[in-house]
Amino acid sequence: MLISEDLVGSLNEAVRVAHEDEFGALGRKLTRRGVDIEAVVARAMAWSVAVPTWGVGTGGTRFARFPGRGEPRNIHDKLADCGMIQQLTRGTRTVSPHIPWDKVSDYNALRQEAAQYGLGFDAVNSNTFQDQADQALSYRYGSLANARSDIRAQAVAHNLECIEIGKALGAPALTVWIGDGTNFAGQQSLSKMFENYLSAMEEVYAALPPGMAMFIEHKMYEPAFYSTVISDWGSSLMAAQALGPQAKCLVDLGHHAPNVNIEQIVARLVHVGRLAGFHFNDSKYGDDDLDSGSVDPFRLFLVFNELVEAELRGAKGFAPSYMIDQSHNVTDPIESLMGSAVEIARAYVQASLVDRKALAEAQEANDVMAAHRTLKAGFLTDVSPILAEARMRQGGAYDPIAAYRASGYRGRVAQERPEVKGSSSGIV
Ligand code: RM4
Ligand code: MN
Ligand code: MN
Repeated sequence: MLISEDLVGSLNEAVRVAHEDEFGALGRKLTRRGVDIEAVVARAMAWSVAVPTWGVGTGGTRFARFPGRGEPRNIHDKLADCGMIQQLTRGTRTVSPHIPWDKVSDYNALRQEAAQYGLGFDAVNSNTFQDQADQALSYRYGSLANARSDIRAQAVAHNLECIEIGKALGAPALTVWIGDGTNFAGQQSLSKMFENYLSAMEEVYAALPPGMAMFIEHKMYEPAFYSTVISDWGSSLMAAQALGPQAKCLVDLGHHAPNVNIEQIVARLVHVGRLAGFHFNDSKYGDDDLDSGSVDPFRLFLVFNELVEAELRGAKGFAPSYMIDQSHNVTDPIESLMGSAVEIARAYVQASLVDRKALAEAQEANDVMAAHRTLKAGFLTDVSPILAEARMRQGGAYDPIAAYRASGYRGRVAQERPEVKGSSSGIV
């Protein structure tokens, strides 16, 4: 345990009377709506979202990175930080590694190390959007879609290595996001690049073991600014359908033009049985990677409305993977990730409270206002007591960020982890 259970217990005890009062009041309110609060608590307890290993380090922008105190130096430190998040929130049971950032020599040992914190592994992310020190050929002009076959082959080999690592870690999927694209009209053939990508991805797909999925992540722009090879869910779906049933489409909230109806994209991908899952964050303009629910919690709720609806009706092939994908520039990343885990669980629970029967009836009757009010009732319910109850029943904290601050964890690890000086640019 990274924080003493006694400390968590005494902090929880200090708010017990107030919490029980609020939980009881919410329970009575839900009973009047025909909802059993215990069933909702059970759903909240079963919920989990993966934490990206890179999220526990301070991110940055294209301009600068301002390192924080006690930054994780390697995957071992990152696992400890993720363990801390899980210990207090009890809703982040897996971590998603990025290769080669998290490369080690013994993945079985890494798996055991993670298990000691109660953590398993989610999708392995490949990285062909940067050059590594020991790399023979550069990805400056692209990787899997590069015009040069030797560069494509190198990118394929990296993805094959990621599959092997995924097998050793027990990861359910390989996530492929590439930065390939162009900055100038005429720089490359738009068609040829997509064809190159598809043939390279075929080689990667062929190496997937039966139980492992391939998640194709689209993003509209950045680092390429004129055209991006897998820019949207249409290109992603075309690729997934060309590759085969193990290939699915991953939606990252920040990877669309402003105001795009992302919940409708979710509905479409659910319809074709190709929704891989979600990368949660929030954004105002682009791939801002802000904390989930910090800008537009209603949009997050609307996404969850589609996800919960698909879950409850048992949509075919619906088994999404959920991950947080954020960059923390001005906060302690552990606090941001804990806060985000809570906000994501909140949207899930709020969406679980929507009266689906009443909603279907209002839609059937074309009663627009009744339909909207029924949907909104879920969003307008303060489910904080349910979230707190679910955490505490599993040994987590009533207020994870307050407990983390009280523990002095950051100060403690700052003594072991030397300060990183200077500023460099961050990740994309
Ligand atoms: C990308 C994308 C990927 C993530 C990288 C670091 O924009 O969101 O999921 O692995 O950033
Ligand atoms: Mn992402
Ligand atoms: Mn992104």
